[in-house]
Amino acid sequence: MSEVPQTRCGLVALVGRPNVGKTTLLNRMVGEKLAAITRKPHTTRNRILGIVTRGRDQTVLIDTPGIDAERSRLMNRVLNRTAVQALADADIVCFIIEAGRFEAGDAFILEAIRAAGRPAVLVVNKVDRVADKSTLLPFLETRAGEFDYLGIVPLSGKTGKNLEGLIDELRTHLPEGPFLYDPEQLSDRPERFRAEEMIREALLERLGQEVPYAVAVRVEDWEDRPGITHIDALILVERDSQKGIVIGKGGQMLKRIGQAAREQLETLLGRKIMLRLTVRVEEGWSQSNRALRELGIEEPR
Ligand SMILES: Nc1nc2c(ncn2[C@@H]2O[C@H](COP(=O)(O)OP(=O)(O)OP(=O)(O)O)[C@@H](O)[C@H]2O)c(=O)[nH]1
Ligand SMILES: [Mg+2]
Repeated sequence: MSEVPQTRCGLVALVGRPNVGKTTLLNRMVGEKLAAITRKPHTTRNRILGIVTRGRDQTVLIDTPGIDAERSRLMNRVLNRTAVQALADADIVCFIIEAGRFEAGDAFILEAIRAAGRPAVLVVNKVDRVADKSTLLPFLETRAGEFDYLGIVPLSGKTGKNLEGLIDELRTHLPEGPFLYDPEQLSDRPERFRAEEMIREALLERLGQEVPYAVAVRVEDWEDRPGITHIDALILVERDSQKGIVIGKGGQMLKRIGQAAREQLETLLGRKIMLRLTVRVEEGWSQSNRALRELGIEEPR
């Protein structure tokens, strides 16, 4: 008698310093844009699930905010807590660093992994940026000496090089068990969330260094009509001066942000979008626990 083949399913937390490329990897592995990616640190503010189902294996990826040793801002502390919680809940930790760099911030995260006692795969991302590939091997050897990783996978989330290698590596370590999600499902986040992410991405890419921290986006109204979806979204900032920057001279900046976000959304959702953006000042929202909770940045407890 032949045995019934077992399914495997596990939670894999993507953790790392801000800006190392966690969300890029999430989007690439899932094959759809689930969340915002920008050149600026602290882009991700939530725990976002991406589901990769291949045959009898389901890898549930958990994207997390970059862990930052600098904890003076309330929002940083909240983001760190979200990430460390996801790390502790995971079956496997996927620790992401940048090729050729291992900083104090990376060592800080490695200590958190050690403390949580979770098994980890090390991902050495952005190998496309390494001009002299012969420097990579000694770098990988040093990393291998620091922790007993399940595996070490150099890759590029940008070019997609060795992405399949990572998916295969993670699959071999999944625990046996039933699927947690429908095999067709790609994320736990509704379309509304993805709309907010695309608007925030368009904003962050076009703003200077200081404003990003102070910006949040909330979809206020969503109406599917025949042939077109109407979306009203609110952009929250902390000061009048920031409102001025977001709106721009004669409303030009806001118009460009709206256009970029709308184009992305139309591709993503496969339908026509009418997007209306409103900017509102809400002083000190990023320093308020209540506001962070209301915006979904802090998980309700
Ligand atoms: N050259 C290169 N750039 C990459 C690669 N992967 C990601 N990036 C870039 O790195 C920047 C940060 O990428 P994200 O995916 O937003 O990084 P993150 O780790 O999710 O950042 P936070 O959410 O802020 O913690 C973006 O500009 C990406 O385009 C890569 O393999 N090579
Ligand atoms: Mg991210």
